[in-house]
Amino acid sequence: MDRGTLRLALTVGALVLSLLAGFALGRVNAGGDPAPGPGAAPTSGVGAHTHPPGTGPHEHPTGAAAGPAGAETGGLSVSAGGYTLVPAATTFTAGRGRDFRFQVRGPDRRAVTGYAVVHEKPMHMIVVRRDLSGYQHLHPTMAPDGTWSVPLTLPSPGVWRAYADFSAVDATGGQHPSTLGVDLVVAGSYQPRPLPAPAREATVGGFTVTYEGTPQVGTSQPMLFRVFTGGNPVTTLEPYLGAYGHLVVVREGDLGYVHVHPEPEPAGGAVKFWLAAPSPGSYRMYFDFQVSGAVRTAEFTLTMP
Ligand SMILES: [Cu+2]
Repeated sequence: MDRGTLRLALTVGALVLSLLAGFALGRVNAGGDPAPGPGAAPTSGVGAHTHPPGTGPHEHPTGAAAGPAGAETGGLSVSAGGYTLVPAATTFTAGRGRDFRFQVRGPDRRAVTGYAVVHEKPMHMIVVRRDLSGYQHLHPTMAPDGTWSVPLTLPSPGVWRAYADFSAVDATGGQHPSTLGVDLVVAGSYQPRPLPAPAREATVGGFTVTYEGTPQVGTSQPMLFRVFTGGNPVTTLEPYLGAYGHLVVVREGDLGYVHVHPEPEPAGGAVKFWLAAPSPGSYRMYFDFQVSGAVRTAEFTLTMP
């Protein structure tokens, strides 16, 4: 048999095998595919409804699935929606700062280099220990190859959660808001701190911060934050990252993450957010605000029955 004949025989053999494999796959699909038919559509339960054929997923004005801002948590996974957080190293020494480096890989598995600027920054990074202490809000910088870095000091032993909060821009200009999370580890004797009791008042750096409003599970409610010093309302709150405050809410137990922004202008001296609790449970709320050029964070525990 000469080389040409051999090649032809191999090609024909491969083709036959492909056809047989395709036939087998077709059989499997035909027999085992639980394709949703009219009988499979949900007919009961909160939010159950059918979509006309061909309309695909869509946003709902209300409801728990895709509804009000803050109704869903992020940051529970290193990979979601086709985007994956890839840290260079996740081990730190207590109290010793170094650069934390990472990339976000896109659906094509390459490092993402296109990001939308959201609240003045293309990347927001929140770091908190898993007992919800030690909150930090950082802004990494990106090298041209898509590698982000930020100086980071983890002051105490334990497991810390780092959240990358960003909106990737794809080749067609589409934006993909994402929050991905990864654990960082500091060896040593870990002394977990109990979650402080729920309170509507917190002090930080000589300021007293209060909030009014009670979030409901699945329904946005107004939350009004006020800042006082020496018993007087502070009237000189400054915009920080394009807003008069930022509110990060982290759930105890799994560290599910919610980040909300306020209405553009203070209402009667209060910074007003709309917040829906993702579920019953306890949360730590971190309210970032700026006075005289300095950013401070007031922290509150919130328990949802
Ligand atoms: Cu930020």
